[in-house]
Amino acid sequence: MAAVEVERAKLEANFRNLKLAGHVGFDSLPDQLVNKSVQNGFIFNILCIGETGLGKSTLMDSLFNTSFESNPSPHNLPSVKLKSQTYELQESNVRLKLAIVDTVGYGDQINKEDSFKSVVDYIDSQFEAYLQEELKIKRSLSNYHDSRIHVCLYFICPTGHGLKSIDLVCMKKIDTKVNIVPIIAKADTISKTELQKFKTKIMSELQSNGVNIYQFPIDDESVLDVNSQMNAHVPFAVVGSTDFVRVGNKMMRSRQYPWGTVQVENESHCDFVKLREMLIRTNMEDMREKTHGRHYELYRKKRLEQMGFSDVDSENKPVSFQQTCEAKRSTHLLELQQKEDEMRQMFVARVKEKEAELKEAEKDLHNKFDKLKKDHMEEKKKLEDNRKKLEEDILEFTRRKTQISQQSQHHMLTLGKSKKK
Ligand SMILES: Nc1nc2c(ncn2[C@@H]2O[C@H](COP(=O)(O)OP(=O)(O)OP(=O)(O)O)[C@@H](O)[C@H]2O)c(=O)[nH]1
Ligand SMILES: [Mg+2]
Repeated sequence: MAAVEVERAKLEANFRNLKLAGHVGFDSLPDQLVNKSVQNGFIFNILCIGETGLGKSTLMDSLFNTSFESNPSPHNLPSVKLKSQTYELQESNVRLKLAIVDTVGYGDQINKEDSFKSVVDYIDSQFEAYLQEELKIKRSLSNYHDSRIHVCLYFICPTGHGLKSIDLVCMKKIDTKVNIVPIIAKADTISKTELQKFKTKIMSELQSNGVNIYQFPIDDESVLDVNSQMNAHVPFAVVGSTDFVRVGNKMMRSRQYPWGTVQVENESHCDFVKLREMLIRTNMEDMREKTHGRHYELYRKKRLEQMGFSDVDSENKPVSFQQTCEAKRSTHLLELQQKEDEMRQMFVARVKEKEAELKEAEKDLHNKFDKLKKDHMEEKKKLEDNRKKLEEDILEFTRRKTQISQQSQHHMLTLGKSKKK
């Protein structure tokens, strides 16, 4: 902050102060700005985090004095879902596009460890959508429907005991992403003395766990007093109602009990009016500004760094966007070249491997062929030998047969001669 002021003083030292001789007209600049803003209308996005049935919808109806017509959520959802609904409201000539984002099923799961994840993802994806629009060549930010969350109303259960771990974990996870305004829901269920102790306990638990909640700004003198007073009342203990009871000649939002009536807008009954004043009448613009200038800026910075962009190089010298792009392009090309080389080498190695495999297979085939040939020759030779032997046997047989038949003829002749004698 001090460095910024030094810079501004340096700049101002270079300016010459001149007096105008008459009315020029640029004193209408604030009016021009107001007219333009009124013409464009405003966007405000509220995220309500709180357990099922904690009075989120009733409070929204009470805050904007209307009926948003919501349905009660079931208690048996397997995970937390975020549901966004957008409304167009008008007060005098000011149009407000209001989005109410609800955590459906929050706190209903047996394992609540991951309850914050859907919330974080939702907030981040709205930032991401805005960043993507901003990074487009042809941007249309002027008519872009900004869905970034401007405030998170965190509904605390009126237990009187302090925060639950789900509250601390969730608030810690989102405290750099969104303006958190913690509120004690259904504050009519807790007694006056208990409430004060409960508030102190909540604040000390938030502090000891390092949870940064939204502080109503005290840098603008016009709101310094009211905001610093209100900062001391946080967390606001609120009551909501959709019922009206006649008080005097006015119908007031109230909750009726056998022992009495709680008036939502009665400051001695609850902090509802304080919340409405701070949230809507005094600090709505500051929350919109902080969302863009602080939370979104942080998200943008992280994302651009993830993408490899930086304002300075490794030697802390400033680098332009173009230089970063060129450097990224050349490293990308280098990486591509390396990948291509690696692939080529891999391909050559694979081809060599396959060639060796094929050669081995060819050699095997040759060996097999030679063996088969040899076996075949041996078999052929054996057969030839057998054939020769057989032929010899046949010859021998014929020879013996002839010999025997000759011998028997001779014997017959000899027998005939001796008979004639
Ligand atoms: N005692 C008390 N009851 C309230 C208060 N606000 C709402 N309720 C009651 O709580 C019940 C649930 O209120 P909803 O406004 O529907 O709560 P919710 O958080 O929107 O509920 P889901 O959207 O279903 O998670 C209703 O019966 C309301 O009348 C309150 O300030 N005090
Ligand atoms: Mg609801």
